[in-house]
Amino acid sequence: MRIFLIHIRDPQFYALPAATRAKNGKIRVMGFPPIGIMSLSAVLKRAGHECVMFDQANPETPNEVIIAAIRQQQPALVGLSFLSTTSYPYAKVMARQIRAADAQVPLAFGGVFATLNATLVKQQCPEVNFICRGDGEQLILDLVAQLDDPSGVAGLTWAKDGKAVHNPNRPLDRDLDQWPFPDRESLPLDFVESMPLDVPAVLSMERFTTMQTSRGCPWPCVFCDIPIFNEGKWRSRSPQHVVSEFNHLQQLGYGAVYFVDDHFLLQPKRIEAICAGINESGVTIQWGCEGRVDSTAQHLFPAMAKAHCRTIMFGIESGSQKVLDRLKKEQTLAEVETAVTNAKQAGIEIVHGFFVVGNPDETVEDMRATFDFASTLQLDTFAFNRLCVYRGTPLWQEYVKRGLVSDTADWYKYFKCSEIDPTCLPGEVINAERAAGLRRLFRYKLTHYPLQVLRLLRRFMRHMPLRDVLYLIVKPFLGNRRGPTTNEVLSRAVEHAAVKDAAASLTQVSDELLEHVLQESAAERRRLQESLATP
Ligand code: B12
Ligand code: SF4
Repeated sequence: MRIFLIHIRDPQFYALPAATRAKNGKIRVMGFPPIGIMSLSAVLKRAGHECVMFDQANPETPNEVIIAAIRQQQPALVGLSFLSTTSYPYAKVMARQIRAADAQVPLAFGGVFATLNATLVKQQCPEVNFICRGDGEQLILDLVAQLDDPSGVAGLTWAKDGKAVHNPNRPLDRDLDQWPFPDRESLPLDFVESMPLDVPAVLSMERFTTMQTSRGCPWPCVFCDIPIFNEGKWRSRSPQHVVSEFNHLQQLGYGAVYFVDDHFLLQPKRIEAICAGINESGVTIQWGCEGRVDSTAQHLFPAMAKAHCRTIMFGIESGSQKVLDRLKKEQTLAEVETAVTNAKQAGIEIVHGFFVVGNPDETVEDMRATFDFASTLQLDTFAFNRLCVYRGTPLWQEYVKRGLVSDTADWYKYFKCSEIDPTCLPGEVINAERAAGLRRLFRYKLTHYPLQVLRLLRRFMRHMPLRDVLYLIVKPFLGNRRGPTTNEVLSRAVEHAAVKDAAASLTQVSDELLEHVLQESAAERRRLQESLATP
């Protein structure tokens, strides 16, 4: 059978480098490759199906082109894959456009948001035939085999005689080694890592891809839906399987890999075996990962560094123990300090801290403590995002109980907590404290860790003009006299708070307005591309 798979993107989360073609002729995209559909494509092809992938990041395949291909090639199924609440509106628009052009083609949604809101999504999008919940590998094989009567396909939400049917959940797949490596070579795109400072996964302009070596996380952080998506379980691939994928990627010419695992640092023995395997097989790919600060694998940080792990990112969240406890992060400030110090002492080049501000019950003093704490840590890079809430997280459930959100009217929305929770500081106070905190932090870093700062700057300067690097340093001190650097414009996708704000509000607008915004954003992107292409 012929299957189409489309990766739906928020336009804010990728950018095209100005010189768009890689040496191999592919279009270069700054961003993460669509590993979800790439995984499914490999599974379908191995089973003998034909699979055609589309990524909305590809400027040569706008929605009209994809729709024309659907009409011409008549696939047996079109799967739309999207990750988050913020990309749901775009998936909705795409599904409606496809349905308007082709009344027959079966449409399927999959991904975290669709999984956690399956029945509601099915009701709101009657034009989508199937909502696929959880892991997609076996599910998509079962679905294409039973398209006419999917009543036996576990993990599927669909409609029969006008009524939503929620088939039983699929048992969690523990044998992840059974699946082929993702199909990374079939899209006409080459990915380089996203440049912005808040997600410097490996920070290189090498041919970049992602890998998933484990799934899930069993912790209870109130703002996160990963435990629910994975039924509170953590599953992993064997070290041998991971190492052989590394070898495969090295042969294909990849130079940088980021693990999209929710908690890579969970199982020391597995990490040890992966690192040993990388060294033994002569793999030189640089890689990065995320994990918790209470990981018991910290004695392996030196082995990871030796196996070319260049970046470790920790979810630090706050410098106030009270706030950490409120978020049910189950970690202490002492654990944060130890983990960051251990990683730096082990020679990990970039240690990144994710922080959240605008938390429930957070005071101005708590926020200041967060920036002061961040200053004293040996972090190389950091991000301070506003805490948001969406359905599927424990915080959402709490807000439903407190009457702050409606599970029926708001389920597809994405709110900054401070907009709806009176126990949060007001937005203006949070922004002002964040700006002041960042200024203090940069000043502290420059005076106390000048070598670390210089080393990092040198790294940035390999990819950015000196003028832009200097501007990034002085920017927090400029107050309102801001303007984006060339690279910031290019990577506004992930970096710009204003664009993130727009992402949050975009989940709350009408479909008509959304279509208008989409057109505007496409025009803006074209304009940017043209202006960046001209020297
Ligand atoms: C990597 C990542 C990113 C990257 C890259 C995103 C990209 N476009 O590729 C970056 C850093 C840019 C990012 C940004 C954001 N992210 Co993010 N991200 C992730 C992360 C860590 C991994 C995703 C991944 O690659 N998974 C691996 C692949 C293999 O899995 P998958 O895509 O889910 O696909 C599998 C199944 O879902 C299924 N499937 C998927 N599609 C389909 C389709 C069909 C037809 C079928 C049958 C099956 C199927 O089959 C696949 C194989 O099993 C997840 C956490 C997670 N574990 O999912 C968060 C996560 C998806 N992100 C999240 C959020 C909130 C965001 C942001 C909004 C953050 C922000 N405020 O800025 C933005 C929005 C970005 C966007 N919408 O594209 C949330 C989403 C929660 C929600 N309900 O909204 C998650 C779950 C993390 C979390 N708990 O907070 N993200
Ligand atoms: S530790 Fe990370 S992945 Fe696990 S529940 Fe908390 S935020 Fe989510």
